[in-house]
Amino acid sequence: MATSDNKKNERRDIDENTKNEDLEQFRESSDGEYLTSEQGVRINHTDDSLKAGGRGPTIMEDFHFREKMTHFDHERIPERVVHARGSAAHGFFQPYENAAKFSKAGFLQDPSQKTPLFLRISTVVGSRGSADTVRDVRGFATKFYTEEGNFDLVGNNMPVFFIQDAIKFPDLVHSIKPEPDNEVPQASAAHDTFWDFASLTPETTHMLMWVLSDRALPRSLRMMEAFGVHTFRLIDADGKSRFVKFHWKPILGIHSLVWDETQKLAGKDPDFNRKDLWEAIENEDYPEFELGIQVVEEEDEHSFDFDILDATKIIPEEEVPVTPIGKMTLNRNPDNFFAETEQVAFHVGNVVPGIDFTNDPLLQGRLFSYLDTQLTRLGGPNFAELPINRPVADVHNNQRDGFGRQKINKGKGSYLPNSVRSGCPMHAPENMGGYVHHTEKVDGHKIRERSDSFKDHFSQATLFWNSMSKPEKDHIVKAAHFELGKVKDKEIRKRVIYELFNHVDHDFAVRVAKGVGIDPPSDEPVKNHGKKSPALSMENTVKDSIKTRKIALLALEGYNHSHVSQVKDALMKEGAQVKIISERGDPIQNGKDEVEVDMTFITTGSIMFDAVFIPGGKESVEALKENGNAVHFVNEAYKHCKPIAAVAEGVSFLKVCRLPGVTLPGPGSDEVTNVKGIVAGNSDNLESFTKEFIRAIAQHRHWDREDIDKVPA
Ligand code: HDE
Repeated sequence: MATSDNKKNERRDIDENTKNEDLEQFRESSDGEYLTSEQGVRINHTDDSLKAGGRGPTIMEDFHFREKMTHFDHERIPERVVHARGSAAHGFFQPYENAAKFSKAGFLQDPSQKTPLFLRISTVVGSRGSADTVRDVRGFATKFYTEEGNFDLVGNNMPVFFIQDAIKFPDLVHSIKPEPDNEVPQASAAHDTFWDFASLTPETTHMLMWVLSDRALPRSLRMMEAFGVHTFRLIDADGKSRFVKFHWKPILGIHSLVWDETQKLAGKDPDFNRKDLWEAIENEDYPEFELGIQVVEEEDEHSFDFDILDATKIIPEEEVPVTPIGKMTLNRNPDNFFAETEQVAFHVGNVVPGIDFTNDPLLQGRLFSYLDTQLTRLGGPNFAELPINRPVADVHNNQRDGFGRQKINKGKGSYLPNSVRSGCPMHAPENMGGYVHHTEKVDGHKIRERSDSFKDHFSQATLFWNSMSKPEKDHIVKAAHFELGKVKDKEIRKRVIYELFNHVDHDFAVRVAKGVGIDPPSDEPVKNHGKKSPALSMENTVKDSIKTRKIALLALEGYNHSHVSQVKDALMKEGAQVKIISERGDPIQNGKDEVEVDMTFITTGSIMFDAVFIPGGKESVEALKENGNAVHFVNEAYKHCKPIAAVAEGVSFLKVCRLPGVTLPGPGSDEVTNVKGIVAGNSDNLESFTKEFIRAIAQHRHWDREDIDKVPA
C-alpha cells in the first residue's frame, strides 16, 4: 500500500493567469469554421426544415432540426432563488504583506503572488431580468482559485443581516419576494408582506436601517463596501485561532445614487450598474477593492456588549480597526454570461486551511444551503466540474457518476480504504495541507432556543442612525416614507413605527410616522444612547478623485470650441469620461471647428451622468434656452445634487433653469464661483474654473441644496 511519503507535497504554482489558462480549453470561437451538428457532422442548410415537398409536413428524420430545437427547448435553468440578477468579473488578489501572523492560508503569504479570482455582484430580491438600481442589498461573492483549493467569500454590501438564525431565511425570503397571489411587486421590499414580517421580527431592525440608507442604492458596483458579515476564524500555522470579520473597501470610495434617480434609471437603463462594471473593465479602469480584517483574539470573545456570533451586529471599526491585508483587482470581463456568471456556484463552506467557521447560527445554516441549492439549479452533483467552478488545484476523490459527469476516472475501485488502487487517493496529512477543523469544545443541551446574548435588537440600529450625517438621515426618513407608504395595511405601518423605529430613536419614529399617515408615538421607550461610529457614514468616504466619473457636456451648433476642448481635456486628464450631448447625432460646428456628438437628448438623460457642463457660445446657449430637454437635463441634475458647471454665456442658460437657492454671477464677472456645487466662470479664467469644477465633481453630490423639492424635474 502506498503511503503519504510516496506523494510529494507539491502544489501547482498559481499566478494571476492560472484560471484564465484553465478556462482556455473550454473556450470556443467559431471564427472561420463551418456549421456542424453536436456530433461534428457538417450542416449545409439550417434555414429550412426537412419537408415532404415545399409545402409538405416536416419529417421526423430531420435530426438537425430535432437536435437544434431540443437544445433550444432546454436552454433555461432555474434562476437563483435569491441573488438571481448578477454581474461578474475576473481578477486577482494580491496580499500586501505576509499575513502568517493571522492565517496560514497559502494565498495570504506571498506579496508577490497573485491569486486568480471571480467576483459576482448581485441584487437579492429581483428576478434575473429585473432592474439594477432597485433598493436592495448587493451580494458580493468572491471565488479565490488558490493553490490549496477554492475559497469562496460570499458576502454582501451591508455588514449585518436581517435575521440571526438561518431557519428564518425561508420566511424572510418568502416575505420580501413578490406576493404569492399576483407576483407583485418585482424587486422591491415596499409591500405588505415584507413589512409585516419585519414588524413582527425585531431582530431585522438594524438591517432595516441599512436597507433604508443610501447603501442600498450604489452609484456603481465599483463604489460599494462589502463585508463577510459573519465572524469567521483565522487559523495560524500553530493552530491558534482568532476571530475575524472580513471587509472589502473600494479604492474609489463609497458613493450612492439618489432614490428618484434610481427609479428613473430602472426604466431608462435597467442595466445601469451592470454596464458600468463592464465598461470600466473594457476601458481598463480596473475596479479595486482592499481586503481588510478585524481580528479579535479568542480571549476577547466576550469583551463586547453584543455577541460576536450574532450576524445582526457589527464590530465598530473604532473598537477594532480594519487592517488592510491585500487588494483585489478586476481586470477581465467574462467571455460568456451563462457559462460563467450564471453557472458559477458559490458556497460559504468552500474554505482553505487557515480559514474556519464559528458557531454563528446564520453561518451554520448557510453551510447547508449553498451546496444544496446547486443540485437543482445546476442539475446534479457535478457542478464543481463546470469550467468556472473548477479549482486550479488538483481534485482527487472517490465521488463518482451523476448527471453531466465530465471526469473519466481511471482504475478500479472508488472507495477507501482500498488495495486495488494502492490505497489512493490517500489521506492528506495536516503538514501537507490537509484541512483540519479547528478543535473547539462544544458542550450543551439540545435546545431550540436563541441565546440571551442575541436579544438586544436596537442598540446598533441606534448606533447606525446616530452615525449618519444630516442628508443621510433625511434620505432614510424619505426611504421609510416610500416603503411604508406602499404598505396598504395601516396596522403594519404602525407596528413598524411603534415596535421598531421608536426603539431606535424617538425623533426618527415621529418623522416617519408624519409621512405615512400614522399618529406619531408619544412615548419614548428607550433613551438614545448617543453613541456614534463615524466609519458608518458615507460622508467620510474618499472624495479626492473624479476617476471614471461621467460628465455630460451639453452643446448645440455655435458652441464655443475652446471651452469644449479645454475643459474636456482637463477632465479626461483626471480620469473622467466626457460625453457630448446634443439635439441630433451629427457633428456640431462652429465655423471651421467641429466636434462629434456622443449621445442625444433622446438616447440619454442626466440620470446617466455624474455632472453636467455647459460651455459658452452664444448661438448654442440661446438654442439650449429654448430646448426643454436641455433645461430638464440641468434641472434634474440639480435635483439629484450633481455638480453643474457653466462658462461665459453658459451661465445665462443656468439662469433660465431657475435653480432654487443659487445666485449666479452676473455677466462679465471675472470670478469663479461655486455655490452648492454650481460652478460658474468665464473664458478668461478657464483654468481655475476647471479646477473648481473638478473639486465639485470629486465631492460626488452636493447635499446642501435644500430646495430641491421645488425643482419640477
Ligand atoms: Fe445567501 N444564498 N443565504 N446570504 N447569498 C444564496 O445560493 C442563504 C446570506 C449571498 O452570486 C443562495 O447559489 C441562507 C448572507 C450571496 O451566486 C442560497 C441564508 C449573506 C449570494 C442562499 C443566507 C448571503 C447568495 C441562492 C441565511 C451575506 C449569491 C443561490 C442563513 C454574508 C451568490 C445560491 C452568487 C446566494 C442561502 C444569507 C450572501 C439559497 C440560507 C448573510 C452573495 O443558497
